[in-house]
Amino acid sequence: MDWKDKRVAVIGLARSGLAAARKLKEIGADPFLSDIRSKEELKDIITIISDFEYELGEHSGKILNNKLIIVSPGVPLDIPILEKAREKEIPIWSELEFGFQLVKDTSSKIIAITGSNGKSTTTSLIHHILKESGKNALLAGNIGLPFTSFPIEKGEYDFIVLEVSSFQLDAIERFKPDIAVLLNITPDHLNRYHTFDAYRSSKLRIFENQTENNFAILNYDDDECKQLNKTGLSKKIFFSVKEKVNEKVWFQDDKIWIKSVDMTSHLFSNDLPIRGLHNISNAVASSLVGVLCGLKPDQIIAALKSFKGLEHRLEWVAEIDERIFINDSKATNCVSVEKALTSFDKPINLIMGGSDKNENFSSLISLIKKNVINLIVLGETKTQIVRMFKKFVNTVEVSDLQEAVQTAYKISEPGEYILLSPGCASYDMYNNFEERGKHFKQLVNTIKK
Ligand code: UMA
Ligand code: ADP
Repeated sequence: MDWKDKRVAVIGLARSGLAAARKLKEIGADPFLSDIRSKEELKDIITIISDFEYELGEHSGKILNNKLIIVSPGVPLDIPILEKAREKEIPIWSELEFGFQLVKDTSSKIIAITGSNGKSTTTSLIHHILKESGKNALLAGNIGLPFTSFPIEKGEYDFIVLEVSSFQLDAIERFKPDIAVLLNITPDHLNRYHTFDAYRSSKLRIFENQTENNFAILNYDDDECKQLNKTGLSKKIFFSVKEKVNEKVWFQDDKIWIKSVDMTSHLFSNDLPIRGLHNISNAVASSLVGVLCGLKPDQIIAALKSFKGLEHRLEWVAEIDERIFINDSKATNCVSVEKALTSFDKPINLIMGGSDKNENFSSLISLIKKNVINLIVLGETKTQIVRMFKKFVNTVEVSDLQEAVQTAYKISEPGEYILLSPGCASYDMYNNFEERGKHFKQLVNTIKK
């Protein structure tokens, strides 16, 4: 595509939009920026955008004077200005599609990872495996590092490992990963999609442009993924932690087995530093990608052993008076809470609640009955959660995280876990899950002192 002087509107001026705007300028295009937030709300970025033509506090008809629109993932695709753009047949791309268009003619291979849960862990692990094996690999995407904020058009990366969200996939056109990984599809973001079918269709778009030369890596243990052996044109490889479904990587006798043409090696699950069967599943998927990238089993195993895991995902915080505090602030849906509740062998004091994503919490009833001793509830979803679980477990309502941590500490017994695994987004009280997790750790450290 010829970008010289091309008029491109960028909607949404947070991480993705600002990265796209800068990149457009770098490659000689003529960007116009628009954000619905007011000048006052966006005062921190005014100097950054002062070199650009922009409008704040509205999405006006000026957007329609452009040849292309790049939208940020958080911008709903049904807002009036985008409806009008569709009527005028102006292409609407996500920042992901824009990045792809810059990379597609280079020799960099794209590995894209999506799923309802486990994306960030798996994306980081694949990146770690490639880096530890000496490859020039980039980590980017929904993980918080906008794709277009890197010099991707120069072709200097061997591999670009991208965390991809459904919001980004909603506005792709030709996005075609060399390797696409789908970890699972379980209910999430139902406030944006309204139906599970719409959400699933969005996730499956990761495969839609793949050809016979590309790979689709699919989780055989996930009911939705299991059925996808006919989706798209790419070569499908399933993975599982329950049975051997491919000849390259499998989990058996408590070991991850990795086989290449001339070598088979294994790793005991206890030597994998990240906890829980779901993380073994993430490691199996990542190892499979490693094999497809031509790495040797021993290289992959060495990297699995040295992977530290990510902050806010089942993160050990402290042991105080024989109680272990765990930060799982990134658990923003029920399935991730389920995984947390099966990852510990002692009673759990669970801190749950936050902003509403239209989830029904009933799938957690049996695990809460079995593994949770006290349920401490806060946030916008408080009433709903209390109503759902109070028959089954001692339930305490609190008004904020500070009270939640103090209450959990007071009512827990030595030998138990205190787990923040909210099952909800954080936006009712925090800017994001990172802020919530950091606040939790700070509150725990206050008790420690
Ligand atoms: N805005 C408008 N018009 C609207 C709506 C919003 O102008 O109608 C503006 C807002 O005022 C704001 C901007 O759009 O200035 C926000 O855009 P954004 O929400 O897309 O924020 P970014 O910082 O660009 O972050 C996005 C992803 N955010 C979302 O998908 C909601 C980040 O994923 C991602 O890390 C980042 O791009 C870089 O790629 C976050 C996320 O929560 C972590 N993702 C969801 C998830 O993982 O569950 C999908
Ligand atoms: P994502 O980027 O998809 O949100 P993360 O790796 O950040 O995924 O993990 C989010 C939450 O989901 C954490 O609570 C984590 O413990 C849990 N989790 C991680 N991997 C999986 C998986 N494969 N299946 C279900 N839950 C998972």
